[in-house]
Amino acid sequence: MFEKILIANRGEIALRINRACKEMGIATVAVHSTADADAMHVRLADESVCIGPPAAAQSYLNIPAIIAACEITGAEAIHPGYGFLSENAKFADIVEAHGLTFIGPKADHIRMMGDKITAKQTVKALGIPTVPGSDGEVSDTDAARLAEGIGYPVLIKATAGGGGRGMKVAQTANDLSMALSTARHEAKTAFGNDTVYMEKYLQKPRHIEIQIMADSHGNVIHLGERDCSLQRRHQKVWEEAGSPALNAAERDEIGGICTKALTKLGYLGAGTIEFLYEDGRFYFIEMNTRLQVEHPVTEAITGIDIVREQIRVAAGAPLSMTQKDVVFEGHAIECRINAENPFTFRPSPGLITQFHVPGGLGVRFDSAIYSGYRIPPYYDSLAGKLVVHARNRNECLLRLRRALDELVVGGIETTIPLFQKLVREPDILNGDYSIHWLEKYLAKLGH
Ligand code: MV4
Repeated sequence: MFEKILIANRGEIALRINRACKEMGIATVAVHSTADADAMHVRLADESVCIGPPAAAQSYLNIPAIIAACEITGAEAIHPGYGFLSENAKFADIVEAHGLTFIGPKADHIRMMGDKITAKQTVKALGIPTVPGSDGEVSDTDAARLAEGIGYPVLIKATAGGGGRGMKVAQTANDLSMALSTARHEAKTAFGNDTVYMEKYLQKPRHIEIQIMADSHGNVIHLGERDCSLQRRHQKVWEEAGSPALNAAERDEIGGICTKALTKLGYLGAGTIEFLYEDGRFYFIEMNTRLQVEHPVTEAITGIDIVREQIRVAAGAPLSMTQKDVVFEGHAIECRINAENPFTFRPSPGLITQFHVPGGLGVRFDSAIYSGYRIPPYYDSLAGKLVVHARNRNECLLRLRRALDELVVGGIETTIPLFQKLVREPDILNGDYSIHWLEKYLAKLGH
């Protein structure tokens, strides 16, 4: 096992990774920007190295500085967390070229899933259901004929995209050329690549994703699903496990399809296969080759420490459990407590003047903030994740209400008041929502 790991991240996820390392007897190195000198992730690690100025491009994305920090401290492996360098295949290659271990999948698999056309063709060949559409790239000349074959409405997506950028719907043949040129232009501007593909547009799906873990001995398991349909502008707001829409047979079936596919692929580490789910069917959209923000809801219902398993398999150890050992117990919900206006989502960095964390059975709060801490304006606005677990969904919702009532984050605006309202909405209580529910709800409130 590793003796020392460098954590190439900040905020709550750096604390989360530090905790797994400490429980495994592994020493930790934090890296930080000058803006994060007094951040909690720096205080809790055994050692720390300043890697640059506040802008992420010069610090948390500064590959030479991070490699140098490993060399100075003698860290043998790097955990990238999520965001920043976590899905950067070139970074994974550089880490390995320096004789260090990247705690994540193989660089080739990161690269493959980063290109959405390649990802879709790959997983389709491995037996994962995909959205009907073009088989690969779409040219302007065959777009209209393709769309007639698929049936309107169709969706144009950028192969370099993901997270909703460079995506345009064509409701009818009249919209097609405009959707194509707008999608291409957005993709070229955002990613420097105007390659697009076409899919049938699903009108009212849910977003359901499957958590996978794989080791280097050919063992692949799934840890069930998370329902992440409640999003705003492609930012997840509330995630739950299991999905209110799935039964155990559906979970076993899609989980089995995913584990079989990733076994054939020779995948390593944690991965998430994202689906749209409509009328009882799953349609692959993307695969994420990283630890995800919402992993704690899966940990709650399985009792499995996903970060510990990531570290074990990166070191060449087998997974601690087989599929038979994975038992789903109860229900879990995560609320993302962001430093933002709860209804406009305008960022609200600044000084935390009051802070009280809820407790009790089934309550977890992952956060790096503290009373007297000043949230810097340079990074994302996630201030904490409230994760509640109970024996069933109804009890989980009641416990969530109770925990939200205990939680105090003063001095800045947060999304807490939004969640106070959501836990009282009939559609939410009934689990009756699609990927469009939250945006429609906010529009009705006048935001
Ligand atoms: C879709 C879709 C409908 N039909 N694909 C958005 C982000 C990217 N990961 C895929 N996305 C979508 N792909 C087809 N064929 C609707 C979305 C989508 C969406 C998906 C998941 C969660 C929230 C969403 C919000 C708007 C659109």
